[in-house]
Amino acid sequence: MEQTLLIIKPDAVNRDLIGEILKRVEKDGFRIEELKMLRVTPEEGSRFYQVHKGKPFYQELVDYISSGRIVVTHLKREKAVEKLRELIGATDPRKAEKGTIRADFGLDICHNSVHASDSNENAKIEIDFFFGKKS
Ligand code: 3AN
Repeated sequence: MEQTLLIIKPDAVNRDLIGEILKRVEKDGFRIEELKMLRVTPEEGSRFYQVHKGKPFYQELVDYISSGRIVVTHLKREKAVEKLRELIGATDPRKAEKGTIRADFGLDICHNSVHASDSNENAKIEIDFFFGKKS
């Protein structure tokens, strides 16, 4: 079974969308393996998003992810990475397919409600980042 990481970002937490988003995730066949609510420091946020360092939106992204509470979930499912990317939709909510989480709830390309790992390799790194290394 594959694994992936979903983050419910501050804009969605602040609009009371945690339950709605997790319902869609569970209905799509994902098993929630681990879950927690937390707030990352700007330093932790910059480490999490270090792959984007140098991009024009990097500072905005770090400021945003550390601006409020987030919900981090470790998920399992067949083809988890691919299936979760489908369920959340394109990065820009205006371009995301109808019925996806970002199309329905995202506000703009930065405040796009959720993050999902984009590869198996990054899923492992991101799960380790939030939940600690598993042997
Ligand atoms: P995704 O989250 O769909 O994998 P990435 O990896 O290209 O998208 O970008 C990471 C995050 O950076 C996005 N979730 C989004 O919040 C933010 N982002 C991407 N492009 C922009 C942009 N042009 N302006 C502001 N924020 C952006």
